[in-house]
Amino acid sequence: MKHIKNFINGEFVASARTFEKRSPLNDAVIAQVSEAGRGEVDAAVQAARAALHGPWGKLVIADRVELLYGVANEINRRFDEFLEAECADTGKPMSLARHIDIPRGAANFKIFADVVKNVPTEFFEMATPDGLGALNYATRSPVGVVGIVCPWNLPLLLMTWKAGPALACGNTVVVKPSEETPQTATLLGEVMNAVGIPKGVYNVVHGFGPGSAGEFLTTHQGVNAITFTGETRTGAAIMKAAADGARPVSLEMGGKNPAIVFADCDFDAAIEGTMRSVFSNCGQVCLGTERVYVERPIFDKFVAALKLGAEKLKIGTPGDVATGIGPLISQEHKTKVLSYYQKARDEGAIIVTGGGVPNMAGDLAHGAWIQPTIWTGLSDDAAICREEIFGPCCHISPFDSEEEVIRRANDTTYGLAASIWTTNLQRGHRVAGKIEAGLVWVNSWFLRDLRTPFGGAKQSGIGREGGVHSLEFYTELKNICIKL
Ligand code: NAD
Ligand code: 6OD
Repeated sequence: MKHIKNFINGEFVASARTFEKRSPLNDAVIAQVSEAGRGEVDAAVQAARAALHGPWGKLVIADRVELLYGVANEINRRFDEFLEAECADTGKPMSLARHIDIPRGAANFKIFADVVKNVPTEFFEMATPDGLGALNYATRSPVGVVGIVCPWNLPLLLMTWKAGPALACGNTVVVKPSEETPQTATLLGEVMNAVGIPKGVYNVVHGFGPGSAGEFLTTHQGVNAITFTGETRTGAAIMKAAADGARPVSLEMGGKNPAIVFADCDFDAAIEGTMRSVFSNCGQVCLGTERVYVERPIFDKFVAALKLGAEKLKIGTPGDVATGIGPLISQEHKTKVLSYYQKARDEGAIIVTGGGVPNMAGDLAHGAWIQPTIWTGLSDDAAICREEIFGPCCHISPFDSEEEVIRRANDTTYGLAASIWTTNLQRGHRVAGKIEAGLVWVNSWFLRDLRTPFGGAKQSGIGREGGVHSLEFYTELKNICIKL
């Protein structure tokens, strides 16, 4: 049985209390995890603060960049260990984590090191009445100790998406991984030590939200800024905690993302992209599609093709190369997703495919397995069309005009992402411009250039990260004015 500890000031630290980490595959306990109390969280924050004034704070950018390249390289060198740990915690297919989670976990360090190295600040020359003038230039300094609170769906990817830029900017961090996925953040502690990141720069505290490490970290006044990914209501609670001390937040939260499929789309590409956006990671991707609008002339053909694709997905374990879809993260989440499957039935949805739990053999019968599910036939005010489910499911409905579909796509409190499928690029630009979301893909999904702004509109987020936008959050800009 593994024992997963906190990582504080370069040491693995056990706590008096532990909690169980269970496998999504069969509900077996796979690890005991140390739950950080106030004391451990305080020690982590103190270590992070001290590290700001130690060797880390004295590094020139070029040396910091080299160290972060080292982190990326070491993750890649230990790729299989990260892969195994991530798949053990989440149950996701190795084929997926091998192409997305682990490579992006490494890339997040390298790319933000490059951003910090290459992005200039501004300079303004100004005239003054005495004719001598003045020069203004801006500098960036770290904001200090950054608290990073993470979800369980893409654990390493989403944690390093924050830790990478935070460290590249010269901050120190205290990470609170999800209680469901403690392993890869902890393994990263070994990487930090191996490549010579100074003690206290990267810290990990384990536990839950309220009354546990999440709350202790976000209410700690030694934390200068908080970056969070997770549910909208958790983000709101964290924003309240951050108000005490007037600390900045960056919040990446929930979504109820639409896909809009026009009759002139490249049909096969639209099906392939929608298969990924609905079912990848068992539907547990914040950018995933849960509402599909298909132009009426191709509606029946589209529903039939997506049904065929869903039914071909092999439900299986991470190491099986044939696996197309793994389990949900936990029994608790399965109960939540199944409650929406029930709501769909209660509201009279047509169940095109799925709608229940698959039969799994042996001990897998105890796992968080669920059938990929497609519904049609409900109106836009049904619960499954309005509330984030975060499972492998979507509702498909027909539309008749561009104006209608834009209005329906925007009729949500969320605004994270959307996909538009059309071969008419004029229409692609026009509709993309009118969608109320932070990210819109035309003829693709989850195609990411890390220099671009990433974040949600409406209740899907506050702030943007990515490229220079990450620098805006993780640095304090200072204007220096020199009178000549
Ligand atoms: P969650 O909000 O339940 O938990 C996220 C983290 O917050 C966990 O580490 C949890 O322990 C912690 N937490 C919970 N309550 C807290 C509190 N009061 N104070 C401090 N910390 C607290 O989210 P989840 O279930 O782990 O993840 C799924 C959700 O995340 C979905 O809603 C999904 O859309 C969203 N998500 C959004 C993005 C994005 O980029 N916008 C990315 C991934 C996931
Ligand atoms: O690609 C990213 O940088 C990112 N933050 C993805 C988020 C996925 C949500 O589940």
